[in-house]
Amino acid sequence: MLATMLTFGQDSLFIMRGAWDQIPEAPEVLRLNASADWSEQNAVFEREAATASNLVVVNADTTSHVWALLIGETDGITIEPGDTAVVDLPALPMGTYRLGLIDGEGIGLGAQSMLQVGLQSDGDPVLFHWNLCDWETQQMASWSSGTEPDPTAAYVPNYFSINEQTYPTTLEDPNALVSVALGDTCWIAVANHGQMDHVLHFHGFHVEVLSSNLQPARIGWSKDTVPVKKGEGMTVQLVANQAGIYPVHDHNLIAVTNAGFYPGGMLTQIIVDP
Ligand SMILES: [Cu+2]
Repeated sequence: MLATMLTFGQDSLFIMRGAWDQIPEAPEVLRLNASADWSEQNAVFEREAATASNLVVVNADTTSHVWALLIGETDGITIEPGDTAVVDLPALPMGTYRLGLIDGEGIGLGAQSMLQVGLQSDGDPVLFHWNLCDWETQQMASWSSGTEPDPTAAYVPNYFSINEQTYPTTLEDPNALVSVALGDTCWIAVANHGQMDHVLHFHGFHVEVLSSNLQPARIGWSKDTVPVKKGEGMTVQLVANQAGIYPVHDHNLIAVTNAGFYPGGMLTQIIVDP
C-alpha cells in the first residue's frame, strides 16, 4: 500500500506542550506530534531505507529547543519558539532510530520518538512499535517550573511506559499490544528513550534481533530476553508459532509498577489468534 507514504513519510513534526493525563499526576510534558493537534503520544516517523530526506520541525512550544537525530555524536539544531526548521535526514540502513529534543527540558519532559527506516511495507510482516521510557514525576515538575533538577540527586523513576502508555492502558494501544494471527511473522520496532536500560522478557516466544544501533553484534540472536540499552533503537522479529495470550515486560520489576503498584508500567501482551 501507499507508495507515496513510503517515499515521503510524515513531512512535519510539531514540538508541543500539554498534560499527560495518562498518569494521575497529569504532569506537563513535551511531545513530538504529527500535527498541531495535541497528542500525549509521540508520533512515529517513517522513511525508506538508503534514501536521504528531510523533515520540517515546528517549535509550537513557548521555549527554545534543540532538535537532533540521535545517531551517535550529533550536533543539535536550536529552534526558537514559533520557528520552523527543515532538518536533513541522512540515508540510513533498515532499522529503528531515535530522534527528538536533546535540551534538558526536551529530554526531561519526553519529546523523543522513533524513526523507522525501511520497516513499513504492505503489512507483511505486520509492524508494531514500542517507544520505551522511564519517568520521575518530581524531576518533571522541576523542568516544567523552569528549574533544572538537581543533577546529583538519585534518579528514582516512578512511571514506566510503552508509547507513553502504562499498563493496563498499553493493551488499548494497537502498536503496543501485539495482536496477530497464528503463523504470522511480525516486526517490532523498539526504542529506549529513558535514562536506564530496559530488559524485555518475552513469554512464549524467542525473538530475533534484526537491527540494533548500540549492540550490532547481537543482530541475528534469537532470545526470550532482550536488553534494550539506554539510547538504543532495535528491531526484532517475532514468529507467532503458537496461539494464546503471552505477557511481555521489563524484567526489572520496578518497571512493571505504576507509582510502586504492581502490575503496571512497561507490560503488554502478545495475543495470537488460532
Ligand atoms: Cu517474564
